[in-house]
Amino acid sequence: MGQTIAQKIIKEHLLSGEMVPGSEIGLRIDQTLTQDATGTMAYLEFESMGVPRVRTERSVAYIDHNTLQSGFMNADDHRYIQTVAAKHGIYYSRPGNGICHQVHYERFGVPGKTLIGSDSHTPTGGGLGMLAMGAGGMDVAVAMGGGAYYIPMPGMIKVELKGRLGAGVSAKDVILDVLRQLSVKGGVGYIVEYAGEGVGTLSVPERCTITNMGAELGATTSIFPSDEVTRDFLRAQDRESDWKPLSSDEDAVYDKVISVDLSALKPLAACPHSPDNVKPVSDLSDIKVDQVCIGSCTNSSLADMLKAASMLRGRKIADSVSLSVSPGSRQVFSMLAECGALTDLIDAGARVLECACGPCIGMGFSPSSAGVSLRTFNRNFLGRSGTKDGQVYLVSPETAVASALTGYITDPSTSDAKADASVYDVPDKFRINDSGIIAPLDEEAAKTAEVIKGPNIKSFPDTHPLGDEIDTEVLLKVEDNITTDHIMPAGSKILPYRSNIPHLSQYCFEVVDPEFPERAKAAGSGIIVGGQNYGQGSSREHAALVPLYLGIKAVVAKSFARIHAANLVNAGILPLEFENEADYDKIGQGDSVSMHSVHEGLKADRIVMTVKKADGTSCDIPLRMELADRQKEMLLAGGLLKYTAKK
Ligand code: MIC
Ligand code: SF4
Repeated sequence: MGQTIAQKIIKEHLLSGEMVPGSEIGLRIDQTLTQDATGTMAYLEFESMGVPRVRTERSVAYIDHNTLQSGFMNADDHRYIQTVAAKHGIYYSRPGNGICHQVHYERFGVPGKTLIGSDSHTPTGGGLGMLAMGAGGMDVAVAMGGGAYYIPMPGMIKVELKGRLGAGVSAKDVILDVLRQLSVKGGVGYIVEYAGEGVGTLSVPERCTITNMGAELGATTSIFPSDEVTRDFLRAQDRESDWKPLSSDEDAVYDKVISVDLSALKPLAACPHSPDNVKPVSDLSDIKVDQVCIGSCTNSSLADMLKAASMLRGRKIADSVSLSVSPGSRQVFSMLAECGALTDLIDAGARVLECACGPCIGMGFSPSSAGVSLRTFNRNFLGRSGTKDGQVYLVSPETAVASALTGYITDPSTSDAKADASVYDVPDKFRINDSGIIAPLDEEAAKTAEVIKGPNIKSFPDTHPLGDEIDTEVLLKVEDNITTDHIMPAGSKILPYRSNIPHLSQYCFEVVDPEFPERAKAAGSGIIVGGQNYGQGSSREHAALVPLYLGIKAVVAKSFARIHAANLVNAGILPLEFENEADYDKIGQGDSVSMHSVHEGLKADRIVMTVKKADGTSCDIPLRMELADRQKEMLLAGGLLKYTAKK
């Protein structure tokens, strides 16, 4: 039977397990990346393993999330990451050098290799033909130490691309259309592979926009073939020798096939507050816009920026609009400067921000009260912008610019401002200057090098072996599609404390229920009840570590997002699913719950939870778990670190 591209890469990297969808496989990991908001934890975890040098082919530590350096906290974290990277064989990308995913595909990504990153948008590398996956920091630490990365073997979805994009329509509209078709949980348990005649019409940066936002489908990853377009891109990055061709077999089998007709596609927008709430831009033309942001790891390539600049050339943005532009990398930024496009952006009224995540993670540029913000980003979850009632729409750079000019949501195909098609193809040669990347010390020098930890860096919360009896209460009940941004918000106030779990714990579930942390502390222990797709979005393991710190023993949900479920187990928290979804309605916040013979239940993949109401009534609710044997052992040992130490 023929194989898909992803199956070929998996086969080549398979260390354990069988390639049967749903069963656990262990993969050899060639490359890792971290960013600073998850990196400090990942490196503390790596250090605790006592491995002197990383055992991957390439590991890179990026600083891109916390670049405000308001106070000593971020700077402490950065110094720690820089020194720990130098000592252990990891490349360090300095603050200002760019957003991890953009820089990684420009300078390090290699078709056919495996990459895991402590950031959910790591699948961006799939645009180059990598098998690139988001993971928790602990999993990245283990991979740096040479350990396997474990996932349930994914099923395969094919997206057949037909035709060619018309004027004013772009890669962002392609992925928004896929989100419209599949929803934010449609990709859970699958790898999304792009195929068809349309593939060859998309450049690598366009492909990376699509694979980046595959994270919003909940997919394990997304991937494109590696073809002549890939080769041209790598040649222009002076890395042609990294190229190899990759394609699926003619008779490869997919579990599901959908198609997108590029020629028929119209500009789309994801409306508040979910990336799959997709509508045609032309239906939204009455909406007044307060703010427009161009950038983020989804849409900050040179092509995206040149498109925006060419539309803005000689024009001025509407008086009522504030426009930010964040180039994705120093390479993009310097090339914008060199060709004069930067001047077009500045003259039109844009505020040019640093090459970093910036507004995407609420680091400044929060919209006004109930303000409408059009962003070329990938997530519009409630409150993520830093303004709880902010109305965030996700759009293409063309739609963003057309709207910045009129002050209303505007379909770019109706705008006088046209992106100049001649300027935005991949150039023959990118400007290469890797001065923002610092190579690690050699092995000899590394032996005596010091790792510097400032006072913001607190140790990892203690994990506990899973007890045989759980007698506790429901501390919180939440709805479907709860994101890790709900569980552990980010933003400029909180992000500087990513290496300080006790401090972070005050903000746990802040947008849902600000009383939760106090209630949890007073109770000493508890469980959380969730709906479908619990824990979607960011890979931040803080969404497991903080609940651990607050005494959460188990999360009972209708279903889980992949990375978060793994993070819970890594932290020693039991993820349980309702056997009958309707039982969700039988359980309420404040109910007492008990589970007996948990260890037996673990073996049988089934636990019965007794729920007692305040009025004295009670009922039994059967729960199931989808855990590999390795994960069960991990829970009994008290999480991944203790399990690894024991091994
Ligand atoms: C995000 O986009 O939510 C982040 C911030 O990049 C996260 C990682 C984090 O929370 O540090 C992600 O996507 O994993
Ligand atoms: Fe940064 Fe936003 Fe991309 Fe996350 S989604 S890595 S915050 S740019």
